[in-house]
Amino acid sequence: MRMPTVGITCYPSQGGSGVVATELGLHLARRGCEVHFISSHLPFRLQGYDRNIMHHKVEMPSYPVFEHSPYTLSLASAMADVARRCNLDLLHVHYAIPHAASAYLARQMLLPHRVPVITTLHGTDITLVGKEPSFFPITRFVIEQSDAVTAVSKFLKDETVRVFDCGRDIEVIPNFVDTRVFRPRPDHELRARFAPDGRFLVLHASNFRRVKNTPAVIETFDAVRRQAPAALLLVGEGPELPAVRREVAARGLEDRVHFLGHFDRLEDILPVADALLLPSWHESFGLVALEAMACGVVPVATSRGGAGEFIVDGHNGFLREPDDVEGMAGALLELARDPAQRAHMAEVGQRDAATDFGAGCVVRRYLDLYERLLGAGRPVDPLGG
Ligand code: GMT
Repeated sequence: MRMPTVGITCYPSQGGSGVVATELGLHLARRGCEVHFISSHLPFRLQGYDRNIMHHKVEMPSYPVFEHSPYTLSLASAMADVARRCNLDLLHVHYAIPHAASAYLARQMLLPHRVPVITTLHGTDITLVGKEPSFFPITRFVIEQSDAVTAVSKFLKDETVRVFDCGRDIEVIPNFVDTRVFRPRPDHELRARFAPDGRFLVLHASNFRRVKNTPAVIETFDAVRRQAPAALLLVGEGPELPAVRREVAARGLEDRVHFLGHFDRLEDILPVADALLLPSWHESFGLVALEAMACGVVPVATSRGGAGEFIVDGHNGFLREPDDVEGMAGALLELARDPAQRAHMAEVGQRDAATDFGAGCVVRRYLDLYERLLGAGRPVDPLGG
């Protein structure tokens, strides 16, 4: 019984879709699949050598005639080339634009040999970028043309059907967390560095884009620290970071807000926090909130989008409207003032994350999908689960 040889394409930089694609590849490789990452750079969570994982860098030659190097075409060529040389059974692309278009081209180039294309929709590829008039028709086309389409939440599936008026099957396969990696790790020394007097520790981690609603992070934290001793950890980098720095200075919060920048191993810092704040204008899923739950960190997250598919308000976290600064501050203060309640919610969250969104069962669902696409007669996981 042969496990499938899978080509995975994603954005290799920081961002949830790259994280999910990389973690999926790592788990598939652990289960015996040969996994070929085809991307512009090595995905950031892919470290160390794994005999079942290979990376193929997409070469993008510059030429004076090109105003912009045509990444989509270079990627399509690389996909077709890797598929031929390495006998890929399927191409699994993460984030529709332009990866699903490149995969469509590669599939056509490979005919008459048929290599199925799976497109996993992550969020802004549908909710923001895909709606742009210049991308809308091609996004719709490649969604229709993919052999299978998955969405990381029911919210995103419904949005895709609504926005693109699309009648095809879209399977919801939620994001997942590796609970062996994301787990509570008491580190009193590290905690004491940021919260020397036992202050309440709030963490925000993102790519600091507008959709993350970072002004609300600072405003909410400011409201909290006026009523309880608190500190804020900011993890990540992005275009909104300079504005965040200015706002922190303007409010005189420099001694309470720690800018940690971007680093690959979020699991090293996440567990040190008491609560995660994610007030995005929307999140199709909000992976970092799930990772926080797995670490025993209580999320206070946006109610717009798919976070409500794993956060149950008042049970394992809090859901608030992104412009409800008072409501988010209230939720954080409730946690700051009642450590017993916080500990209980953290415990429930940890259990919910592991039970329903653990890597084991979610990766199994991708394997089931591969199996269906490659032919019912060919089971693809000898470990069976
Ligand atoms: O738009 C982003 O924030 C980046 C994007 C990405 O490339 O990872 O994130 C989306 O995909 C993640 C993984 O599936 C989801 O957890 C995020 O909720 C989603 N972002 C948005 O919907 C804003």
